Amino acid sequence: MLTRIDHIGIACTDLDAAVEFYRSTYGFEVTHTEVNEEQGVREAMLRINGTDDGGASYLQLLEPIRDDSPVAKFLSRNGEGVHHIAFGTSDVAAEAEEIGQRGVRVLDARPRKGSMGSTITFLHPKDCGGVLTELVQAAEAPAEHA
Ligand code: V0V
Ligand code: CO
Repeated sequence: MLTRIDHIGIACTDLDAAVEFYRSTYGFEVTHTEVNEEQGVREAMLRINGTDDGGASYLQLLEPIRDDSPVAKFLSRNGEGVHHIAFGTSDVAAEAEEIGQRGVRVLDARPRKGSMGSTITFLHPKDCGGVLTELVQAAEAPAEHA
């Protein structure tokens, strides 16, 4: 089951400037920053609210660290803006398998490492109405089929 919006991923060219925009305009504070080498991003998570399934909802600001990364490619095509949406679940592998059986291409053969110790997988935007979609199992969420 998908139980929340985990985050909205926003591509930006200057992470520090984006963080300052969200702080000074809306009062959102950074809860976490990290570099994800595999995904080629430097990112900041801005917590919006907590939920009762062990997760929360965030804005995820993404700056590319490599020219060949998905976010760098997106920025060169589209400029800054919404890059993906992410739904939260307590079992990302089971969700991905179920959604894959409905004919949506799952981009990762097995779930990968996401922000804050989460486990993530992506669905192809062309099978999701033009929206790059991510599934997230928060680090603290117990797996249903462990
Ligand atoms: C590409 N397309 C998009 C898109 N990126 N459409 C909507 N939203 C996006 N973000 C479109 C693109 O315009 C093409 O449309 C079509 O998809 C296929 O493009 P392509 O050139 O064949 O493929 P690429 O090389 O642009 O790759 C697209 C995909 C790639 C989605 C396959 O970006 C990917 O694997 N993304 C998953 C990983 C990722 O995005 N990581 C960064 C976030 P036309 O021109 O054919 O109509 S990391 C993250 O969120 C983390 C760490 C976390 O949450 O914890
Ligand atoms: Co994300």
